[in-house]
Amino acid sequence: MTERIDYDARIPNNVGLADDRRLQRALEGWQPKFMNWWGEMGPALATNGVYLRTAVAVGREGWAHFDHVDVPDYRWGIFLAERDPDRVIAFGEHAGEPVWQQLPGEYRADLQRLIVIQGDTEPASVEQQKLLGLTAPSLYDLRNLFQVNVEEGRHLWAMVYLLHAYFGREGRDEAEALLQRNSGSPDAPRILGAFNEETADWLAFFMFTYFTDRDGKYQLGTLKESAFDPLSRTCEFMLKEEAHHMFVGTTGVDRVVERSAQVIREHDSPDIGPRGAIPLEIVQKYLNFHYTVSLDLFGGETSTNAANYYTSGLKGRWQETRRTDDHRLTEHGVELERPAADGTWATDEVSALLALNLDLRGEYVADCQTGVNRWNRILERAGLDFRFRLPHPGFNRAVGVNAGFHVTPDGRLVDERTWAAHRDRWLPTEQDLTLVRSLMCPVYERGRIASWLAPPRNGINGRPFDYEYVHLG
Ligand code: BYC
Repeated sequence: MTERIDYDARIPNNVGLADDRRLQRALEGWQPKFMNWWGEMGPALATNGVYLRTAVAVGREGWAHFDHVDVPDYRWGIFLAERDPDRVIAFGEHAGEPVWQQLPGEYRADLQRLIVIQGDTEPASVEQQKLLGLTAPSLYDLRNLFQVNVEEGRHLWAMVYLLHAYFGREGRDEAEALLQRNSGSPDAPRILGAFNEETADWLAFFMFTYFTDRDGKYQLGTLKESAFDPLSRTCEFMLKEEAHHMFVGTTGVDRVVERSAQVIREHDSPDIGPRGAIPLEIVQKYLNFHYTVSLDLFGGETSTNAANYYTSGLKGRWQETRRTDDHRLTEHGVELERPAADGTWATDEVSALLALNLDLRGEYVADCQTGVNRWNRILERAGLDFRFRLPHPGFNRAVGVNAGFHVTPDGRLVDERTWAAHRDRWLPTEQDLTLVRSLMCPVYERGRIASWLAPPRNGINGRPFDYEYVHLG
């Protein structure tokens, strides 16, 4: 049976908040601070109603409802996937034992750290995307931006619920700190690097929702395996919402590529900036940037943190239950390629347990490749020779074995001077950013779209593209 969400409560939830006065008071204390943060750091464009999806149930069927909503009135709330009473721990030293409904004292600090890092990314992305509404290429895209933003806001709620419900005073302090750190702030930045980068234009937004939200998918996928059942159930429900964010990225880049290819063909020239479209080389440079900062989000290739999380049952592998090994990994080894001091690549054999971040990154990279293949098929159908490529995982890295080395997109180790001489061919330059930004003129008329983007194949929830997804003014 599908568990309903109590929408009559001040904080919609399916965690029985009405019966837990202490928790309810704590969350009601945090709510106005969240609303202040949203007002200050959330979307800059004022609207009079956005056609949004709101979660109304957590079961497999019919979980969402669509309607025009005033964004601040969005039903922020706490929704956990349904509990499986038979669920057992799938990995690590507690494998086979029932999952935990209460926080085990010995893992308190580690779980708090994981929840805080996850929670920190959610408001960060809203902050990064604050100004994008001012330059939306269509009402359809504007609506998608707001949908992503409100759901990231709700994902923050999801983590704050866990902090308030299970981590006492310290959890409440951490929940406040999630609203005090800000993306790009020199004094109190967000925890992970990619969340302090600007998302200054819509190509960056599509790349972010393709590459960085996809890290979210994989990290949430590993936390969904957690032995701490409230965390697992929270992440399982977040993953449902996350799928739309990646859809926005995938189809967003599709539509950029489709439009660029069309303009290249029309004018028989790759120099399409002056014709109001984005040159494919610039799309590739954006891809290089967003992919590599997202690779940094996986942490070091070898990590004792990750090994300890796994052994303790806190964070599993992607699709842990579908793996056919012993789910303990104490005997297994994997190969790790790393730059050697003499300018060549060396291969080390490392313990599979230590290399769990690398394992997850491998799943992620394979998934990213499917997007590249898809965008290349668009080019192929258009009869163009240009092809996109994922750069080598050592390229442009600040975290892990490649940090401090200079690796070209095709995987050659080079000296600093060579790297600097070619950098502008591989990563967006000021000139590239200026060109893209010059194309970002808002288009708010129903059914119209900016020059640099193809319209979507389908609208939202069966509505046509020219539907009034957002009421402005
Ligand atoms: N930036 O042992 P290591 C999402 C630190 S995205 C800065 O290799 P570990 C979303 C690390 O903290 C998903 N610092 O790392 C997407 C550690 O510090 P301490 C977010 C970094 O712990 C779009 C030290 O370096 N969720 O949901 O194995 C929109 C040694 O690190 C970075 C999660 O990440 C970095 N990139 O792995 C909205 C899940 N990388 O302890 C939302 C929770 C590493 O020595 N987090 N460091 O002080 C984790 O599972 C892990 O903490 C990490 C790092 C994967 C992040």
